[in-house]
Amino acid sequence: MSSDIPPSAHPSRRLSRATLGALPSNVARPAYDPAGVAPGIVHLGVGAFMRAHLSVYTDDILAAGARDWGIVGSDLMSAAPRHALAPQDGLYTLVVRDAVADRLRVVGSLHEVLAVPEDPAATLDRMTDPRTRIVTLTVTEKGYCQDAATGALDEAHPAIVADLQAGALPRSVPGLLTEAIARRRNCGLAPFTVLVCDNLSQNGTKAHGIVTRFAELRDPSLARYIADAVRFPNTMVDRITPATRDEDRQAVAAALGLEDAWPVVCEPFRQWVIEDRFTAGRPRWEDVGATLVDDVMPFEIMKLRCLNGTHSAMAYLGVLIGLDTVAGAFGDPAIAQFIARLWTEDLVPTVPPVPGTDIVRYTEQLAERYRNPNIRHRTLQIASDGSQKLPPRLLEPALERLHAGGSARRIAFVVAAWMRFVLCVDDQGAAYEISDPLATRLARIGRECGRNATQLAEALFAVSDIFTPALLAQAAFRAQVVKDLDHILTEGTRQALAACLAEGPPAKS
Ligand code: CS2
Repeated sequence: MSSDIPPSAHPSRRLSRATLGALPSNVARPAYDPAGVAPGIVHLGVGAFMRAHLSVYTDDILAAGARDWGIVGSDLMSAAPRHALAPQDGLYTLVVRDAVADRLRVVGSLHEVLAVPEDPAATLDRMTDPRTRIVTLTVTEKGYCQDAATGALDEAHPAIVADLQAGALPRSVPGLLTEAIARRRNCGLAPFTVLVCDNLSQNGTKAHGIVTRFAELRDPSLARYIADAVRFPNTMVDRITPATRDEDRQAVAAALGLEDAWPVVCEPFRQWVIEDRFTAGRPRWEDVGATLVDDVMPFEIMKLRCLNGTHSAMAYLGVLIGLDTVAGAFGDPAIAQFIARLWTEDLVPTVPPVPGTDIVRYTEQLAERYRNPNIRHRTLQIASDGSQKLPPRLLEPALERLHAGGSARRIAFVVAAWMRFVLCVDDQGAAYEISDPLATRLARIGRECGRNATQLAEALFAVSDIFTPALLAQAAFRAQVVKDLDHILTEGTRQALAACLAEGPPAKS
C-alpha cells in the first residue's frame, strides 16, 4: 500500500546507512554491511507485505553470509515507495508486534528501490541484469490483469492493450515479465525464475499461464519458450501486515531517535512454503524458516480458504456492523461463532491433508492471531478488491462442497454480505468507498438495484469475472444468497447473522 506513506521525513535525522550506527542497542540492525550486498532478486510490488515477509527472510539469508541475494524492489503503481525508501538507502524498520510488546529491527535486504511510473526502463534493465536470478512479485490479485473467475489473462484490460502496442515500454506485470524474458533470451542469458507471492490459488501456475498467453499475443515462439523454459513455482505466503499508520511512524521515530518514512508493522507469525523448482539458483530460504516442498497445493488451499476466506468474511461483516478491525470483529461473539462455523462446516472439509499440519490446531492458531489486539488490521482494507478475492477464497470451496454433496451455507451468507457491502453504506448509515478494479461497475449496480435483494443479487451474479457458470448452476446456493441478502437488507446484518447462526449445522456434510 503506498497510500500509507507520507511525502517526506526530515533528512538530517533520517534512517540510512550513514545513521545505522546511531541506533539504540535494543533495535536490531543488519548483521552485515548493506553496502557490500550484490543484487540477485528483482521484486515487483514494494508494499508492506513484502517488507514483512520476503525481505525479512532474505535479510536473514544475507546475515547468514550469502551476500549476492540483495533485492531490487520496483513498484508498478506508485513512486511513493521509492521516495520514502531511496533516501534511506532502502533501510526500514520492521516492528514485530505481539499482544504484549514490540520488537524492532532494521532490515537491510532492499538494495535499491525503483518506480515503474517514473522509469519503466530502469526496472527492465535490472530484470535483464545477469546477476538477477529470481523475479519475485507481490502485486496483489489484480496486478496479474486476470479474469478472477477463470484465472486467464484479461485481454481487454487497458494495461494489457497498452503493453501490446508495437514498441510499447511495458508497465503491466505480464508485459514486464515477457519483455524481460525476451531480452534475456535475445542476448543468450538464462531466464530468471518467477516467484509469485500473492494470494491466488496456484499462484505460480496461474501467472505462468497469463504470461505465456501475453507472449503468444506478441510472438508465438516466445510463448513456447516461456511455456518450456521459464519456471513459476507455486508458493504459500503468510504474515498479517496491516497498512502503516502515522502512530506507527511516530512510535518508530521515538524508539529509533531517527525518522523512518515507512516502517512496517506485522504479527510475529510468518510462514512461507515454496515449490523447489528454480532454474538459476536460489537462496537457502529453508535455513531461515521457509519450507521447500514438491507440491504447495495443500498448504495454499489451507491458507487461502481458512485464513483469507475468514478474513474476507470478517471484513464484510465487520464493515457493515461497524467494527473496523479484525480484532474488533473477531471479538464480537456472533462473528466469532460464525467464523467457527464457516471453518468447520464449509471450509475445513475442502482442505486436503497438509503435511505436518493439524488443521484444527491451525484454525485455533488463526483465532489466536486474529485476537492480537495490537495489530490494527482494518476490515475496510481487507474488504478491498472483493471481486478478485472472493473466487479463490470462498467461491471455489463453495463449488467443491456443493459438487461433493456438502453444504456451503455459511459461504452463501458471506457472499450476501459482500453484495450488501457493494451499496457503499453500512448498517448505521455511514458511507464508505469501495476499492476494487470493478468498483465503478459494482457501484453502478448498487445504485441501480438499491435495496431490492433479488435485483441486486442477480445483477451481481451476472458479473462473469467473479461468478462462474458452474457456481451459478447451483440453484439452491443462489437462492440462499438472495434470501440472506434480503434478510440483511431488511433486518440489518446483525439480525440476519443471528438468524443464520440459529440454523444448526447441515444434516449431511
Ligand atoms: C488479507 C491478507 O488483505 C487481505 O485480503 O486477507 O492480506 C492477509 O492478511 C495475508 O494474506 C496474511 O498472510
